[in-house]
Amino acid sequence: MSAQPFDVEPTTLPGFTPWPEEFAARYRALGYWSGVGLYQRLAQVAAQYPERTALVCGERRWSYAYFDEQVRRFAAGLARIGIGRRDRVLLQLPNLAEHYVACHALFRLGALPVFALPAHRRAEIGYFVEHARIRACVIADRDGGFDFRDLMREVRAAQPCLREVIVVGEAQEFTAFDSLLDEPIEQALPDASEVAFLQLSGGSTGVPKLIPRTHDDYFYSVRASAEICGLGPDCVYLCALPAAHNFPMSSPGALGVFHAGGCVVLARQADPESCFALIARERVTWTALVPSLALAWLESRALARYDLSSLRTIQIGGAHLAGDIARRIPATFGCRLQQVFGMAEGLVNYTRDDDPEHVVLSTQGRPISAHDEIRVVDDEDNDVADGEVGHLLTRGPYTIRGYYRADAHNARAFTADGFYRTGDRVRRLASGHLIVEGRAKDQINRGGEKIAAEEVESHLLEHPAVFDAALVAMPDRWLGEKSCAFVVLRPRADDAPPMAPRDLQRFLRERGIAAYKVPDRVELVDALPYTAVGKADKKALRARFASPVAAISQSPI
Ligand code: OOB
Repeated sequence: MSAQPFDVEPTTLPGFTPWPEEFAARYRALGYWSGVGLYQRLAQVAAQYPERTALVCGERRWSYAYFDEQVRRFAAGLARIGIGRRDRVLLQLPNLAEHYVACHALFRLGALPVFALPAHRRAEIGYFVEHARIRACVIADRDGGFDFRDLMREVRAAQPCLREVIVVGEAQEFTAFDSLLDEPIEQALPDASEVAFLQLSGGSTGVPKLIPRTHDDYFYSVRASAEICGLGPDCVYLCALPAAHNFPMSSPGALGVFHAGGCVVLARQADPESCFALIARERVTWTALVPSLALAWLESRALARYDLSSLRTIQIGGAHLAGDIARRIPATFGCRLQQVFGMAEGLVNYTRDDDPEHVVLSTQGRPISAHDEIRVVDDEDNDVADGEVGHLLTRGPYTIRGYYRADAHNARAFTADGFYRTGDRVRRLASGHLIVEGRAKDQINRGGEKIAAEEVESHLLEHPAVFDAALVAMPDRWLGEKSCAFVVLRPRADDAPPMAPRDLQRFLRERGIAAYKVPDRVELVDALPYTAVGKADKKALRARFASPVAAISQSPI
């Protein structure tokens, strides 16, 4: 029997897999894990550069002193309504300054933001609320024609653990964000070894996975990224991707810019015209894009109308970057290209400013840290030689050792000695640079947005007329990949109405999944091909797109 009384707090968040002590001690001894928390760093920078501009959001222009004050006010308000250490709070905000206020206030309190994307709907949000026992959500009233308060009403009706809904804008029956901007109070900061937040995984299984990142590990990756990218107080960063995504948050992203004392300019929309106007107005020096967005910018007719000469670097990551697009970026924008290959689970690779041009154009960079351990292995986990394609495994000072509350999945997603199986297929060059050749995980990368095939298939199988379903990637000029569901219907009774592909798409939308997960195309087929081990043969299904004449009987929907 345990000698400890019941109410002793566990030393770490239940459901979090810590690094083994020998690794933690090593990362501390190296100075990687500095003991500085994510809010603490903002406070330091605010003390150093109180007058500098930290954030530009629409017509709002906040100094570091003002930003920090907003954070301390909101933290006081959250504490007043009972949010405290280790409580989970879901953030689902568009690119608004309040996103950074809310997450830093939670970092200050030791409460954990859970970063949802604006595209998520009832199915995803309901699952996160239930799985992470979320106590409060911070949302915008409306965005892009969608009312997030309606979504919260539905979620709250099903999830009694969700007690507070905090709304930026018109709160209606909920709590207004501004009403929580109390007088700042003294608050004890959490220990930097604690979990700071839960980030979402792209996933490849039936339900999304949550990624626990600690203050120590995340701040190390932010600091080291800012250094690799040479960020200083003069940098002006345009956040065009969703602010909650790991790439614009920490690679080096907004947190890297705040660490360096620079300025983050928030773009509400990522379209070329809005972003070009902001780049010209704010003299933006840095931005991060996914390849599909870079292509849209390159092809935009607005290009000639704006002065983009302040741009120093465009980072591209999140999905495969075709060689011709890579070449057009420096040529068109007159700035540097940096390739970024990262994952919310940890490992981030960058091409460096002093890499030869062909390396920048044709590789996805090399790891941040000398202590990022990289293995490239065959199907039996044997290491392959440099230059050969294999599965990428990694562990290191900022790569997680397990997903949050996912023991069964963790046993498959990590090796016994703690390497994360990324699901990516790569080649490593002798220089340490990695080239992403493809992936083994059952995922569609739709313009950088990750879709777990099994998640969508299980929704499809909930339809009474569906007998079998397989979701695969199909090539797309703009997004790189789109999704196609091959569906086998059950035999239909004579009097039943015929089922059309669009009925299934509507069915998925009504189940409340994010729009980007709804298959772009649905193909009704008599049977799916199967492999010898009894799984749907997705390779064979994907091959149907290889030749334009071979496969598609039906025009796109
Ligand atoms: C980033 O993070 P996630 O968690 O949305 O997605 C990670 C996955 C990787 O495992 C890989 O499959 C793919 O996205 N990916 C790339 C890539 N960068 C990411 N595939 C090919 N080329 C690349 N450059 O996407 C992310 C996180 C931090 C920084 C940058 C991207």
